[in-house]
This record gives sequence, structure tokens and C-alpha cells, in this order.
Amino acid sequence: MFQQEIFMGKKGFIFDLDGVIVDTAKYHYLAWKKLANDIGISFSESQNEHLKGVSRIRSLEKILDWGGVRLNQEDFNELMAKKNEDYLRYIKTMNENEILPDVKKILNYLTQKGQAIALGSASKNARSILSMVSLKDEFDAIIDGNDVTKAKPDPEVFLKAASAINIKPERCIVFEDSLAGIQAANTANMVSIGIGDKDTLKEAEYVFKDFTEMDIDFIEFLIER
Ligand code: B16
Ligand code: MG
Repeated sequence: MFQQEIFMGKKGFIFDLDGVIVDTAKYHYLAWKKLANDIGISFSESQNEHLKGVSRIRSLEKILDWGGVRLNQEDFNELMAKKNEDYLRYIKTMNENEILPDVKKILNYLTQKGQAIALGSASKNARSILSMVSLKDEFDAIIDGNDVTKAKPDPEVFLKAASAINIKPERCIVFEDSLAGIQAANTANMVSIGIGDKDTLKEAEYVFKDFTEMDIDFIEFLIER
């Protein structure tokens, strides 16, 4: 019997790291809070929300603005290095248990279906975090804060990720927890999927509280749409 086979071609699935694969936002918060408090600036969890997906430099600029503090370049750089040292102390303790629920299930399914998988993160620590949680080998390409010159909402990080896996942007799907990241994915002409709060991420094409809310039928739909 003649059976026609339709070759669908693969899609590119690009994952943000902090807030999507692991909850490192809590460690960023603790490190930024210590730094801010040390120089007399108060820092709340709701302010921390505004730093999600934002580069390290821009995050410190925002904290200093909120506190009305101005620094010379040397002191600024010293504080950035100090924040990262504190942050690295937290992430040194990370292991596989910190992978967010159902992330591995989705990654395994995509791999089994032969889809291309990339990381698109603003973090300069992305590679070490992926190693700590033993996920580095799950990705066909990793693009992080060391590979880009423009921060989200600029689409550079996702466009570079698409190019690294050799998939056209319009065939890519981005999972993101920050508004800046959703805007970056939309500008890149990719399908944007918000992971987190529906109101914060309302510019995303779809929003899920976390991956436990997303069933395999939806992933199948993304592969075939
Ligand atoms: P680092 P993502 C972002 O990672 C974080 O959301 C953001 O809070 C952080 O400031 C930024 O990485 C830079 O991180 O200091 O480690 O270079 O969400 O884009 O994976
Ligand atoms: Mg994030």
C-alpha cells in the first residue's frame, strides 16, 4: 500500500534559564539585597521582579537609580564583581533537585522527537549552572550573556540561538519567564510562551504557570503547527 510521508522538518525550542529551567531568581535576590543593603539602599522582592531577564550591569544601574546613588566606574565594577561572588556562592550548592518540575520531562520528549533544543539566557553563569544541575548535554546549542552585546528585550540572544541550531526564527518557540524575554521572542518573530504570571506575561502568545500545567499534547501541537 502506498503511504505518503510528509516531512514536517524540525522546530527549534529555545529555553531561558533563570526562572524557566531553575529558580535562580531567589539567589539573585539574596545577593542583590545584601549588596543594596550594604550601601544603604532598601531592596524588596517586588523590585527583584523588575530584574528578571535583565543583565547584571543593567540590574545594578536600576538598583542605584532606585536608591538615588551615583558611583564612579571603578566602584561600580567592584560592586558588580562582589554581587557575582555572592551569587556564585549560592549556585555552587545547586544540584539536579533544583531543576523545576517537569522540565526534564519536556526536554526528554523533545529529544525523543528529534527537535532542536537551545538555551537563550542573559546570564554569564548559564554554562556553570547547567553543569551543576547536569543538564548541559541536553542542549544542542547554548547562547548566554557571554555571547551577546545587546540585552533582552533585544532579540539578539534568541536570534543567535536559532542560528546556532540552524532553524529559521519563525520555526522557533521560546520559553521565558520575563517580560523583556517575551518581548525579545516576539521581536524575533518566534512563538513566545510565558512561564509564570499571566498578568506580567500578557504579551506572550501562551502563558503557563509552570511546566506541570503544560501537557505533551501542547508540545505535540507546537511541533506540528
Ligand atoms: P548573571 P535569564 C538572567 O537570566 C536573570 O533572569 C537576571 O536576573 C540576571 O541579572 C541575568 O540573567 C544576568 O545573570 O549575573 O548570572 O550574568 O533569565 O536570562 O536566564
Ligand atoms: Mg529568566
